[in-house]
Amino acid sequence: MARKRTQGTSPAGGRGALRATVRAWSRQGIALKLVGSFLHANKVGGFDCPGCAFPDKAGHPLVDSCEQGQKAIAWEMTRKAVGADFFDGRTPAQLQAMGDFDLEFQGRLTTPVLYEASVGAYRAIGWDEAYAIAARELRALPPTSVAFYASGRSSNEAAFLWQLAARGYGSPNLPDSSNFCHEPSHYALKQSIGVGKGTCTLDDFERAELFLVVGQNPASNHPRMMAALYEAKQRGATILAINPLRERGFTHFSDPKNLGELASGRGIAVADAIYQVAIGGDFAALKGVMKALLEMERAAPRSVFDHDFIAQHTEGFDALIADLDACDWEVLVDRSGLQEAQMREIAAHYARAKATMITWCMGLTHHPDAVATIQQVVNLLLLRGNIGRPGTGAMPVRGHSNVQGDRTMGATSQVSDKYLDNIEATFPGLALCRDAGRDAAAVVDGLFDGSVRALLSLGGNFGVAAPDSPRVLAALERCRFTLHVATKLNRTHCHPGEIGLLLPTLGRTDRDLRPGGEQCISTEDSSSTVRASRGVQAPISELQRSEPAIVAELAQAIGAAPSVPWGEFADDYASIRDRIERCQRGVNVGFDGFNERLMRDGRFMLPNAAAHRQWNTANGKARFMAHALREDTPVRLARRTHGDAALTLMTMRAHDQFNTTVYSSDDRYRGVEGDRRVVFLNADDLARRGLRDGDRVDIECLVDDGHVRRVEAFTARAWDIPPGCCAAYYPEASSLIASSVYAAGAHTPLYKEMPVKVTRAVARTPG
Ligand SMILES: Nc1nc2c(c(=O)[nH]1)N[C@H]1C(S)=C(S)[C@@H](COP(=O)(O)OP(=O)(O)OC[C@H]3O[C@@H](n4cnc5c(=O)[nH]c(N)nc54)[C@H](O)[C@@H]3O)O[C@H]1N2
Ligand SMILES: Nc1nc2c(c(=O)[nH]1)N[C@H]1C(S)=C(S)[C@@H](COP(=O)(O)OP(=O)(O)OC[C@H]3O[C@@H](n4cnc5c(=O)[nH]c(N)nc54)[C@H](O)[C@@H]3O)O[C@H]1N2
Ligand SMILES: [Mo]
Repeated sequence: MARKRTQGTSPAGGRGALRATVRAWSRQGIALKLVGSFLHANKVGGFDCPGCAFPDKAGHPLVDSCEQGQKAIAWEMTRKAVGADFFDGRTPAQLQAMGDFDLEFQGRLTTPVLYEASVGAYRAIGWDEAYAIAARELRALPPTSVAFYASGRSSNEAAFLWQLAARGYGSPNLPDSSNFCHEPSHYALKQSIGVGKGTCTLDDFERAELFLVVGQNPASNHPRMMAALYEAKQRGATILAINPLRERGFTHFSDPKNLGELASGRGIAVADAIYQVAIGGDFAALKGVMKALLEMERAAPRSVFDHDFIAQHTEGFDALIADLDACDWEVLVDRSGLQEAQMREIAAHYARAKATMITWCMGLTHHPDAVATIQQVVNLLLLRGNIGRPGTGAMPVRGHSNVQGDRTMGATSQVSDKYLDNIEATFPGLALCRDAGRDAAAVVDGLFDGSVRALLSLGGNFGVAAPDSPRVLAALERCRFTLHVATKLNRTHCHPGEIGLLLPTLGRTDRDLRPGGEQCISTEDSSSTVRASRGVQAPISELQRSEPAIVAELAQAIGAAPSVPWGEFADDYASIRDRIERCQRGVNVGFDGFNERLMRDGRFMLPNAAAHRQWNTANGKARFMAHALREDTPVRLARRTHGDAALTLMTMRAHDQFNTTVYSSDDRYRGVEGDRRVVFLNADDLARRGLRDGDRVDIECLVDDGHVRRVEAFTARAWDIPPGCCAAYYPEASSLIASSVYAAGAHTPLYKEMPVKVTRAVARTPG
């Protein structure tokens, strides 16, 4: 039961964050005096926080006072273990009956286990037997029916080996968690400015005058960014949030390091204003802001646009202006959910600021028009030359701690021919499959139609993270073979194929001793900084193996790419970095002297061409991309059929979770306690349905593709959210997300723009 109904006033961060941190560690049975020494050890050569991908400051203690980073670390460093006795004889049905929290809370996986449909239960096995079974299964399947999924938690070294193993085996199918996440950002930026990554560094945070924070909840998901915004605010920068929700971190934030604020228990409003767009309204809102700028520029020529920059560096300006002229304010107001005056106000702030950064996250990417919307972000920046100067730039704030690095390493279905050429040149005799591989969306389709017969995953929780999660989980059981390399048990593991392997791995925080000595791995954050990461805690079990070792041993067992020195790779990761350096030549610049620089400095930055105003596009210019508003999005189609009964649903994260890992049933920042099955609606929308705050409701997806998607008995909450919109938590509401509709161009699921109907719960007899 969701007890608390107020949005509350205690600040984000502050004392609550300190209390939560202490609780996180003690719940995992880790003595607090040890914690201090771990975090201290992180100053030099420690581990990269397995939390988010926001950059950290060189020389600062790792994760500073970041509550969320500490939760992620404590969750991994737990001394609780899942051993052979836990599994032996357990059926998938018994495991499925456990809650998501209970599955992960059992502790770290410590032994390889095998499921065979003919036996019907899991049992512990040895590593050699596990590899032999994997080899037998993979050799019997056509490689193109096998998919290799990577979540963004691993390391550059493991990700490089993962894609090498897949490609060496003959499968081009490398779906990755990025397909569910920042894929549209990558796609949009690549087209617009020639690099698919953000252009900002932490230095820019220290120099920007204006920040537009769009579709992002940094207090919960990137608290280190919150600290950077807080500091910017203290030095007089303006911070504007564009978000359907008035997220707590924007309205009240207290830096846990600020003792005065800590003592008073009060926070400051970090955002100068919050513009509550309708869900999916950003595209129109950004157009409105640009239209207002255009009008200002016409009223006072050369006062707003940076014409020199536009002339020298860009193309497509005239088409953009024509597009803005063709837009009608009434339509922009209707589609954005903002008033004209609000869009003009944002424009006025933007025209005044000498240096502007725009950051965004899933509030922009999980939408049908994600690519077009992100390209409006770039258009807006280009109009005033806000890329490639200090304090400016485009910053997609990445999700997982190494999701950007996984991509750089090619653990994804689309890589350049040059990269494949380099791999073939580095490992003689290797002939790689050049077919376009399946991304996550295509893997989901392949699971449904039976063309994907095996899923291997390096971390993650594919069956829960994917759209149409219940159907994906059921389809995984119909696979011939599933294999998961994981730190902890999760729901996807409870749905093995006919043959299923679960392999326990070391995590970022674990010391990694190999025959070549104690190993370090590397990661890449949202600012393209590559850093070394070394574990600090002795592994909880001698049976766990590192990700690079598991992938290398697996590849060797299946006979993938015999010219690859898998054994050498497993023993000493410096030899992997050596080959990464070779394979990256002419692909991603900046890896020269990889090992040497990593060992000497602990970190280095990959150069970002766009940040230096070099545009790696077809004609060497940054491109303004004009797009029309779309009429055929699933929500607009549903409104045509269902009228106002159709609401737009976003699925979002609570403060106490990391993606599918849910730490508790509370969301401290939204005043939710004890029950995550809630749906937040505008009070008028509730009233119109004859509902009141606290009522039980059922929610049904209105995508008309022949499948019924429903969740039942959620608690409705009256909330400050634009009319026509509603919000629920991921993954509780994930079964409402249709896999038949995607973001145009990027194939990202519409996790934040599903048409739904909310009705009073039908009373059912229990049982
Ligand atoms: N502690 C913690 N840290 C995390 C994660 C975690 O789960 N827990 N997950 C990691 C990962 S993989 C990712 S991708 C990131 C996710 O970080 P976020 O993107 O911040 O996470 P979500 O909760 O999905 O948040 C979406 C935000 O977008 C807003 N939003 C929804 N729809 C729209 C829209 O149409 N327009 C606008 N302008 N805003 C909208 C929501 O109100 C919400 O504030 O965080 C990473 N860091
Ligand atoms: N409805 C809805 N669905 C969504 C989203 C949403 O907003 N709404 N967000 C999407 C987004 S942005 C993302 S990125 C995806 C995330 O999708 P995934 O990346 O697939 O999911 P995670 O929850 O991050 O994976 C957690 C699991 O990873 C394993 N793990 C943790 N650390 C390690 C490690 O170091 N090594 C290995 N091998 N395994 C490890 C553990 O077993 C843990 O249970 O979900 C997507 N799904
Ligand atoms: Mo993500």
